[in-house]
Amino acid sequence: MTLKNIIDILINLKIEEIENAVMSELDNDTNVQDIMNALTQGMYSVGELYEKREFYLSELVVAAEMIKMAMKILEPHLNSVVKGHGKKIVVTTVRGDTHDIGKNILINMLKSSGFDVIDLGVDCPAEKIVNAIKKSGAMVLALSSLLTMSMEEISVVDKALKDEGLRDQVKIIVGGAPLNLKFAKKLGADAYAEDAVSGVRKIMELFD
Ligand code: B12
Repeated sequence: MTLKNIIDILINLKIEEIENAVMSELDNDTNVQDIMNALTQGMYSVGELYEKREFYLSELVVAAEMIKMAMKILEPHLNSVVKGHGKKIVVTTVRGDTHDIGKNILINMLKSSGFDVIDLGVDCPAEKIVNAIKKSGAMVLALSSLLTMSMEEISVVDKALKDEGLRDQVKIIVGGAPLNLKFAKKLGADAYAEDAVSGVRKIMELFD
């Protein structure tokens, strides 16, 4: 079984094969990060097929389910990659948006880099984010937004943190297909990353 198989299984929506494929990669001592990269690659291809109208929403849902099944198997293997340093980070998809594949990939990479991740899920209102920052004392907030329609929610979160006097103690990093650095800054974020790998690197810089 090679990582290309994982990508093929995903693109061909062979849902009954994905768990065994991931497990056999783990049995072969394949790096967990490499398996996640293959899943990301596969999902990007699925996204392209959707944009070319070769896939429909129902197929996206199947692919998303396959990623979840794979992540569930990988999850227990993540924390062993780097010893936890306990730096806390709140991660969520903004209100109005239920896309979570990219967010979950980022979370898994953060966990495997030793971060203590507080995952608020999807479609998360600003108030819930403010409460989580207050309660956890997290110094970094990572927001995912895949919809043009939900991007403005980043500035709502920025304002909510300012209103509570918390904005100076927390850095905001954002990511998701419709964003770029210029737009992210305009919406009040401190940083932007185009993928999870550079996201983890930038988050480390934000903590420094
Ligand atoms: C899969 C998918 C779905 C799945 C989501 C399943 C799930 N559990 O997430 C389903 C089918 C449910 C779905 C629903 C919808 N979707 Co959709 N979806 C996609 C699709 C094809 C792929 C997204 C994805 O998972 N990519 C793979 C992951 C790995 O990539 P990623 O999310 O970009 O994340 C990476 C980076 O962006 C980054 N990243 C992401 N977040 C963050 C956060 C931080 C802090 C950092 C540092 C980095 C980071 O790191 C990730 C890994 O490297 C995209 C098209 C595309 N090409 O992106 C459309 C897309 C995002 N969807 C779209 C739309 C319109 C919808 C719907 C409105 C469709 C509908 N008519 O109902 C609904 C919206 C529901 C809602 N309210 O949220 C549009 C958005 C257009 C826009 N600009 O607003 C897109 C672009 C498709 C299109 N071209 O029309 N969708």
